[in-house]
Amino acid sequence: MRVAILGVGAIGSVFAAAFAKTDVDLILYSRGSQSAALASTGLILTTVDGDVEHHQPDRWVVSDLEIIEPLYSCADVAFICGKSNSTPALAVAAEILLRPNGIAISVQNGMGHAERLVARLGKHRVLAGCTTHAAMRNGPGEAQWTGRGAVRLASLDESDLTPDDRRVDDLLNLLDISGLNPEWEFDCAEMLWQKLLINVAINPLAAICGVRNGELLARPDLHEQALSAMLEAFQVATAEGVDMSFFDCEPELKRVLEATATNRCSMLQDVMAGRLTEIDSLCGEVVRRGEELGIPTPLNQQLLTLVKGIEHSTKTG
Ligand code: KPL
Repeated sequence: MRVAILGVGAIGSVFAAAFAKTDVDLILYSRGSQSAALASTGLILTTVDGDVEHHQPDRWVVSDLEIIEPLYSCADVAFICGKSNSTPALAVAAEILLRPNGIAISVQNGMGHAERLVARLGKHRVLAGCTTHAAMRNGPGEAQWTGRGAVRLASLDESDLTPDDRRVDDLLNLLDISGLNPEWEFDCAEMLWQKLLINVAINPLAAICGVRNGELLARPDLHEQALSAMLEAFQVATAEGVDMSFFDCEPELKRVLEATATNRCSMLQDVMAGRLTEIDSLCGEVVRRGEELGIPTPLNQQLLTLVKGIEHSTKTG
């Protein structure tokens, strides 16, 4: 099997290192100093158990933004791991890299990524996904896996891409032997909303306050705000008709905060690096959907405004 990882940031590095230990061929699609490091010195990953793994650059082929022709139509699977705002560009790259029956899976934060992939590849070649593994990038070619979670996958509505299909079965097998803990879900909307709820609770507050995830558990004032943002989003999900009856916000939030306590969430990492954040696909999505349904979401609106303010001040100095 040949697997492409599109967007090799923190989570993409965890996937790359996990797959590097199997017998699959790997293509890493990345840019700038990260791409240069992966191609020249490889990847150093500190695992959740504190082991330091060095994956040599000859373990994969690195493609910079311009994909060379020998890589066209050669991948069986493409994992889209980049930031929310890179999905349109990564969907184009996936279309170039994948074989005609190759499958693309977004494990990004936020909503709407699978639909963007479908627009290019068709429903029969796309799975929805998300991940609760936590990771941080320490610099080009260096990352830390800070919290063990799962990779959750689901079929899109009315798609026949299920574990009965050999390609999906192989993929689940690969995630399993790589130690990435795959979980097959039967309700795509419920799965994506559950992850969105976790992200709107943790990411904006941790980014604004500059704290690691564990602080949102240790500090009652922050914990209360995190839970309130999550409950607001829960109302919107329920109003959309998503069955959230099996999702208990408070214990779920606690579980993820404990599992990722030492992590700086992705939004805090973005703010610290002066990058645009994923706030539009997180709180922005909750606010937009809430407005459509007449559900007020004042806390998500406030978090959206504050993170936008931080992005703006980083840009303007
Ligand atoms: O998804 C994450 C992120 O940082 O974006 C969590 C699970 C909250 C880990 O920090």
